[in-house]
Amino acid sequence: MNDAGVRAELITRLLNLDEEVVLTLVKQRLAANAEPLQIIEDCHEGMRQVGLRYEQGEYFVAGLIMSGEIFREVVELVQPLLASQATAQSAGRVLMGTVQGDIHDIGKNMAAMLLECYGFTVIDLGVDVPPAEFAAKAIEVRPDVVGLSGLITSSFEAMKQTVSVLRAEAQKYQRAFPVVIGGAMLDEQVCRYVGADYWVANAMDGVRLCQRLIA
Ligand code: B12
Repeated sequence: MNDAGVRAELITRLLNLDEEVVLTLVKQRLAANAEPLQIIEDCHEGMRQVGLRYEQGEYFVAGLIMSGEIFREVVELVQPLLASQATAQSAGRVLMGTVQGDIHDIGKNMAAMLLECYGFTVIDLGVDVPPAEFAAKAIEVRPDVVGLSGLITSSFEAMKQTVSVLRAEAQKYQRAFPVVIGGAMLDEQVCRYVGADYWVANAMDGVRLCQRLIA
């Protein structure tokens, strides 16, 4: 099978929630020295397609849970390789979390892991984080960048509130925290609506953006 075929097979197997086959394919690609980020990207596409099946009523929440579990296992396999490519010196501090009302954390964890691989110190507040908690932690740890994650439409409102509270606190303490939002449903319009400085749709763009902001 050629490279495109191997990639398509992984995407389809994830879409079909074939856990064992997905893990075998990932192991085979790792053994063949495939680019670990490419494997993650393919699984990301599989997850996007699982989401579409859910939207079309073909999958239920159990399908979402299963896909999340498979993705977590894939990350477990790929992580040691990414970690071995990690930079030693600290590139800056990023405060992250999934906003209030949203419990999706696979993408946030992925972004945090990649940032750490590229030398950033990540302070992760977890999921369902209230705006005041983001603000209090930002004042305490003085991050170079604040990253908010949100996957569901209703998280836009929580992002907006979080940005607003962060801005108010930053002004009080004469600080500035560039705010980056991340998640599959985001675009420029959402970014403007919530008042964030930047938005990204994948973790690697987040790493490059943080590098630019800190440089
Ligand atoms: C797995 C999954 C779940 C799992 C989550 C498990 C977990 N621990 O995270 C579970 C089953 C819990 C779940 C629950 C729900 N889900 Co869900 N879920 C998904 C699914 C299939 C995949 C998400 C995922 O993990 N993708 C893989 C990761 C790697 O991608 P990612 O999150 O986009 O992250 C990447 C980038 O966005 C970026 N990134 C993300 N955050 C950040 C932050 C920063 C700072 C940076 C730099 C980058 C960054 O980096 C990542 C890597 O590149 C999506 C489908 C989709 N299209 O995304 C639906 C989806 C997000 N879910 C959806 C829904 C509706 C729900 C539920 C409401 C279902 C229900 N009826 O209960 C609940 C919501 C519960 C809540 N309050 O949060 C909808 C949202 C639709 C909408 N318009 O709001 C989606 C889009 C499915 C769909 N198409 O309908 N879900």
